[in-house]
Amino acid sequence: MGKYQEEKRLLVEEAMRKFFPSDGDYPPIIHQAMEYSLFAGGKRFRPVLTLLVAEALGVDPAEVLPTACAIEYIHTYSLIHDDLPAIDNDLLRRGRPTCHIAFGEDVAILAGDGLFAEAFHLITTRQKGEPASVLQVVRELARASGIQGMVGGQVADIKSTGQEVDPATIEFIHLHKTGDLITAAVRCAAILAGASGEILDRLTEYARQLGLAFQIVDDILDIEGKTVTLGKEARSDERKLKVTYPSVHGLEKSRQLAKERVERAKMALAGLEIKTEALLNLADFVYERRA
Ligand code: GRG
Repeated sequence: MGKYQEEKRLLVEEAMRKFFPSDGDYPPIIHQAMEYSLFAGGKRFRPVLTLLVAEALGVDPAEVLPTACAIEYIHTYSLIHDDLPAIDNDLLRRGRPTCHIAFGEDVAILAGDGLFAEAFHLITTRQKGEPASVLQVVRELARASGIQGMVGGQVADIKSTGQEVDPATIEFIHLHKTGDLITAAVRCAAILAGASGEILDRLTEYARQLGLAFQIVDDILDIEGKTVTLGKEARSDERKLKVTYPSVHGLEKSRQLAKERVERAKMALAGLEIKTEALLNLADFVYERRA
């Protein structure tokens, strides 16, 4: 992670500690399970992106922290549910036993549900801004998480497992399963900063390309990465017969497609009169990351 990202990651960690409901609350096990998964590490890529977009638009990143943290809650919920025996049946996440291994499947399902609900509670109680903008943020996140977004992409993923799929199907899966929450992370910051028109459209295109590149690189790392670095089991896509960019296009072409998407993300920002440096660096990070 570069200097801009590390600085923002620390802001996110601190804010999540501040916002997260106390583990002294009853019943303790659900608070412990949510906290276990939320504070297990993780790059905080999505909330960092939210903070960087706010800053690029001249807004103090601290202003968008409730929304940024809520997005990390939604992301963590999706990881907990994705790891469940009924879906991916994974044992390791963020370098620790998955939530259902540590707390049982019943509590893990509810920890995911709890984080999803808590995300909207956090935004609607703490996010300052024009009421219409905050409402639009809630709408963006509901859409990005639901059947037109992450859940839709996830179902297409599950139902494609073990099948031969065409390039359009794998692109659909990646754009929705992973890309939509990343796009929402950018759009929510832009909406709270009052962006509209061309700036909002170009940031949306930046995010769309970035989200797709992020998942292609995730597929490549599953093959090339090591369990200890990834914090999750390497080479698990092949074992689970998952459809991935390398399974559809091969490894070399997938690298090239990820690079192309990163370049398109950067091009989407060309000539915009906002501070783009950190966003361009982040795009390079997506291609170069090793975890
Ligand atoms: C309602 C059952 C149910 C499911 C909700 C589970 C789900 C929908 C969607 C899953 C989406 C998913 C897990 C996509 C994978 C995205 C991805 C690349 C995850 C890894 O993200 P990183 O690398 O992880 O940012 P860290 O740990 O760094 O946060």
